[in-house]
Amino acid sequence: KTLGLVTTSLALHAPSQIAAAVKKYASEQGYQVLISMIDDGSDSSIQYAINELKSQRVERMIINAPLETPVAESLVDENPDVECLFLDVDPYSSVFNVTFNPAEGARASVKYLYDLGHRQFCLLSGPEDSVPARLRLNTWRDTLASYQLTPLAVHHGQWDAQSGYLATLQMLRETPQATALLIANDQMALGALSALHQHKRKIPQDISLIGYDDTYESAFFEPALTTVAIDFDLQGKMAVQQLLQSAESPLASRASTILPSRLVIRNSAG
Ligand code: IPT
Repeated sequence: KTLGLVTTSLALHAPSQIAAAVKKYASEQGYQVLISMIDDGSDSSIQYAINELKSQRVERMIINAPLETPVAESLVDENPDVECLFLDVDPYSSVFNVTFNPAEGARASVKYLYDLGHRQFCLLSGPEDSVPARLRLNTWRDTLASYQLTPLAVHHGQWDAQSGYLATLQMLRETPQATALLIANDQMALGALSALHQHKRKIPQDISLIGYDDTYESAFFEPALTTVAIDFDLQGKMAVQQLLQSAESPLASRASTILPSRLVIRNSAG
């Protein structure tokens, strides 16, 4: 009994924790997991990964790659012989998915900083073509707008620590008056902390930081990171459960699941 997992680079902390959770809960149900990692985000590389799993007779797969709704829909249409459950699509898309509420945690992080008195915000989003990066960025902007604020600057990183480091150096040069920095994931926040430490900025006295993901390591950053938690273990568990359930009762609807996102307060924002 086998489940497939098509995933973005496992060098990223979030996808690797999701893969670990999928593996754990699949084993508990007596399933093994075959992983196919995509090299780039292109539609053809995702189809290639799906084919790789099909050639090993996998019939049910979890797809953790950021996909625009039309792309996910056409993957479903073009692969009628397999059941696909998506983890990184717009929660309101029509495809079978287990995803996180993209708004509640991001909104709470802006409100938290606003209530502390911050008005000078910089935003460090993810890649410009990434669905979750765009959803988080939109929520930050909309929430700031509801306070009649616009960000001083919007930067885009590539989810990794180095891009967070470089974007923060640029922010320090171009908008040194910023007192609050919202970052779309914790790996980029790690790079941002490094840049701020190097420039002797005190956190949170000089500048406050809020990340996103709450990966295992985030509580051990210096200072411990205030961040938006999304529960990857729960996502892996629900994904396995939903996928196996849909196999047992194919006539039942493939209802999608939206999991919560919430602010976890530690020491990097004040
Ligand atoms: C999302 C992570 O939050 C982000 O850090 C990055 O790893 C991204 O995935 C890669 O696409 S989690 C996703 C299930 C929304």
